[in-house]
Amino acid sequence: MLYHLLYPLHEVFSVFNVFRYITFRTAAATLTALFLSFLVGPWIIDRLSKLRVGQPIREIGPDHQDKAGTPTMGGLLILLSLLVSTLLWSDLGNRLVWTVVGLTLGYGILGFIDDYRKVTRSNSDGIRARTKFFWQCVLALGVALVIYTDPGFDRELAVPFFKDFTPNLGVLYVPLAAFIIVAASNGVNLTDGLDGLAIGPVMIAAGTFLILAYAAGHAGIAEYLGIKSISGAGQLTIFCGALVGGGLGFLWFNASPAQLFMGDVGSLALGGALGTIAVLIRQEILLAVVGGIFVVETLSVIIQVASFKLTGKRVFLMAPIHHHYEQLGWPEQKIVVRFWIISIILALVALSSLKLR
Ligand code: 57M
Repeated sequence: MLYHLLYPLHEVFSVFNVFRYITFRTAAATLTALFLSFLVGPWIIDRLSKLRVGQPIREIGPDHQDKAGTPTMGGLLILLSLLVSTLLWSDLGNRLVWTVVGLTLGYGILGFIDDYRKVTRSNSDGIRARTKFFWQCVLALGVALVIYTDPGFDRELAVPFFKDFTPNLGVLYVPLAAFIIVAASNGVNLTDGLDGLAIGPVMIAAGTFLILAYAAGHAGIAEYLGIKSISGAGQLTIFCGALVGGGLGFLWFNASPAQLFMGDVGSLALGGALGTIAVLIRQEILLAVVGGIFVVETLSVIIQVASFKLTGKRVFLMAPIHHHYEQLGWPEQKIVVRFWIISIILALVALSSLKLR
C-alpha cells in the first residue's frame, strides 16, 4: 500500500524512487514487522493472560508443568505483523502475494479455531484431527489449482542437485503441491514443542526463500543460476522478509522461559506459508532440505507410530524427536539451539544446490 502511495511521488521528489526497489521494501518490511511485534507483543500477552488463554499441559511425557498457563495463540502476533507489513510494502496487484496471504490467513483461522477450543475446554484436544486435515487439504488444493491453471505454468519439476532430471508430472502436480503445503504445515506444528524450537527454523527457512524468491523473480539471475524464472516472484521476497521480522519479534517473547506460545494459529499458518512459497517459486523439493528439521520431526512420529503398531516397540524414547532428547536429559535450550544450528546448515546446503548441479 505504501508502495502504491509513495512511489508515484518520485516524479516530484526523486528520493521516492527508492520505493521501486524490492531490496529496499524487503528491508523495510522486515523492520516494520519486527517493530510492530515489539509494539503489540506486550499488549497481546497482557490481553491473552487476562482472557486466561493459557496452554493446557499434557500430563504424560517430559515435565512441562512449570509452563502451565503460558498464554498461547501468539501466532496472532506473528500473523498481524506479517500480514500488515506485507500489505504495506508489496505490490498489491501481484497474484503470488495474494495467494500466499490467502493461504496463511486460511490456515491461521483453522489454527485459531483449534486453539480456541483447546483453551475454552481446557484440554489438549481441539478440532478433530480429521476435520483439520480436511480443511488443510481443501485450502492447499485451492493454491495448487491456482498455480496449475496459470497460463505460464511450467510442468517440469526442479530436482535439487540434478540439472537435467526434471520430471513432468502432468496433473499429478496438483496433489503433490497440495501435499507439500499440508506436510509443511503439520511439520511445523509437530516441531512446536519447546521454547523457540519452531520459530527458529521457520525464520531460517523464510530467510532462505527470501534469497530464492528474489533470484526466481529476477530473469537475469534466474537464467544465470539455471532456476525457473517466475514473473512477479520478487514480491514474495517482501513476504519472506516480513516473516523473518515478525518471527524475530515473536522470538523476543518466546525465548526460554517463554512468555508466549504461538499456538496452532501460528504453527499451521507459518508452515502453510513456507509450503506455499516453495510451490509458488517452484522449489517444491528443495523445501524438504530447507525445512529438514520439520521433515525429521514428522518422520520421527511416523516411524514411532509404525514401529509401535507393527512390533509393539518404540524406536525413540518419545516422538516427536525433540522429546526423545528431553527424555535423554538434554536441557531444553541445548536441544533448541542445536536444532537451529542444523537448520542453518541445511539452509546452506539448499543454497549451494543452486550452483552444485
Ligand atoms: C502440537 N503441541 C505441544 C503450544 C504450541 C501424533 C503426535 C505425535 C502428536 C503430538 C502433538 O500433539 N503435536 C502437535 C504439539 C504443546 O504446545 C502447544 O501446541 C502449539 C503448537 N501446536 O504453540 O500452544 C506443548 O509444547 C510445549 N511448548 C513449549 N514451548 C513452545 O514455544 O514448551 C510449545 C511451544 C506446550 C508446551 O509444553 O504445552 C505438545 O507437545 O503438546 N503429540 C506429542 O507431541 C506427544 N507425543 C506423543 O504422544 N508421542 C507418542 C506417539 C503418539 C508418537 C510416542 O512417542 O509414543 C507429546 N506431547 C507432550 N508431551 N506435550 C507427549 C508428551
